[in-house]
Amino acid sequence: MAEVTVLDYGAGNVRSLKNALERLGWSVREVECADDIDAASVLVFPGVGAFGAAMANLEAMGVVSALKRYLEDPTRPFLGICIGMQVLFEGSSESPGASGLGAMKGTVSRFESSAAFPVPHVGWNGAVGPTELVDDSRYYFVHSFRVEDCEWGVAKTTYGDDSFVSAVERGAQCAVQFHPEKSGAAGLALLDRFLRRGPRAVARNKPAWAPRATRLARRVVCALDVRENDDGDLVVTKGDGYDVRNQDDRRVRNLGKPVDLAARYYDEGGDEIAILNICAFKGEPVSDLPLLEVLRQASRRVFVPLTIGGGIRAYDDGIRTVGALEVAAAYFRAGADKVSIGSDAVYAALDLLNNGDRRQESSIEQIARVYGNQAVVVSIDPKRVWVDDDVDNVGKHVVVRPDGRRCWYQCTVSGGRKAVDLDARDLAVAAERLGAGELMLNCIDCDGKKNGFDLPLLSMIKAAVTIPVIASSGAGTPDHFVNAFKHTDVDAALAAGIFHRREVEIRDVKTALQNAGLPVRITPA
Ligand code: 1PR
Repeated sequence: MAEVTVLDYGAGNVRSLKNALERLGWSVREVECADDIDAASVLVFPGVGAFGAAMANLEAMGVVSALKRYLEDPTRPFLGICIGMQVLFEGSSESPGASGLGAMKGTVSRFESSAAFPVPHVGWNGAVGPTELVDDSRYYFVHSFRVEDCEWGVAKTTYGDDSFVSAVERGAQCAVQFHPEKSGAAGLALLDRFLRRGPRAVARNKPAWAPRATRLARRVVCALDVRENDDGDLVVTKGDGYDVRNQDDRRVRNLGKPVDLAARYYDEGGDEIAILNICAFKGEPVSDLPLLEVLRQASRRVFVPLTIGGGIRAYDDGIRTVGALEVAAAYFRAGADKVSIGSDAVYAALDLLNNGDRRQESSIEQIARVYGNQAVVVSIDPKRVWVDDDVDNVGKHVVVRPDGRRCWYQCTVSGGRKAVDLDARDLAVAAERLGAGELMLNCIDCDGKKNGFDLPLLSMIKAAVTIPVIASSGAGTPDHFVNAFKHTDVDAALAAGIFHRREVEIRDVKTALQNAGLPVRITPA
């Protein structure tokens, strides 16, 4: 079996890439030392994380010189992915003072964010250029920094008014800003094309080409609420207002096995899968976290982004305190692309709002510092508090609903079991300030009701932040998704119950979005 050498510098999502390469029939050898790079016949550099942290890890591994040597020969096959493309440049505004590999001139710089085009650039977009590296498929991007143009540039992508380099190529060496290992069948096909073409010389002339505008697709996310059922099995359950027990026998609803459902949603065209441990572990050693094995198995069958949530915080396992970063690292190594923080984000926001000179970094900041903002989602579990006059809501963000009633949205922790005196809008703003790259915005009042998303809540939060927002709770029909995207500008919309019970197919949702003129990722049936 042909071998690919993968450079794991410690914060890459190597497991996802290894699973993709093995799915394509290649064996994978991980770089242990510089000699492994010198000896490599094909080298892939996967990427998640911050520029400076990536370069510091490469230095610590003692592989920077070997990597530069490898890149000096353009006939040697190399594929850089995301940060693995950015470090090819001289530097990045993400990490002032940190030097890149300098294989290309130029520096990486941050997108300008706006409500209409939040940063990070997250989701499925096209890449246009004269290279067989890309075709007219959509690929999964998740990054806050980009390169406007460069000497190896061969494909570009449009995001708002911005057009940036999404693929570079010189001979057998190439790099892509998106994640082919998380871009479904299109991404696997790209990896296969790259691996099959082997060594090649630099093309004599660079064909002229006119970049064509691309549009970021709206994402349809599938959520799996996971917990132990009454028989001790880990199952996918589903709340009705966060109550996951049947009305009659009060047993935990069982809607299937987590890995099988995740694989089904991938096959059916889900753009992302979120797996939430809704009864976060009670003090297991970090190696026994309940969802680690679920992730390891799911990441072998699912080649779109996997978010894991529930219990991402520091805890005491009975012997020592396990830090939030250690918990997140275990999940990333097991195949997660993003972690979702719920309760701990509420406490971090209260700390930020009430104690200006905070004593210690929150879990959000710790994880974003190492894995990048795009790897951290904050999950918000608000519930409506109805107000009759101005007395009740001093300092709260009151929303007037279509029926004229007024409410503010109160944050909760521990799966909605405990209300906290914190307004959901204040949590959202604090989460962005602390470094979260995306919000998953639930609504306890709408959860499982199938009456549609809480549009006033979505509009309020979307207007308050410049990071992407995922609408969640209440989806009942494909038109509910159309309404959420058309009336609130959210970047993604999530459903659980209607997909688990096969009341609505993912394909039906995407067809409705397409008929409404919204860009979506369509996968072959
Ligand atoms: O607080 O960091 O341990 O994270 C806990 C995570 O688990 C949070 O993301 C929280 O939202 C989630 N969670 C906790 N308890 C429940 C519960 O249901 N009892 N799930 C729960 C909340 C949100 C979605 C849900 C949507 C769509 N579920 O996953 O599926 O509401 O449902 P629908 O389409 O059927 O309406 P921490």
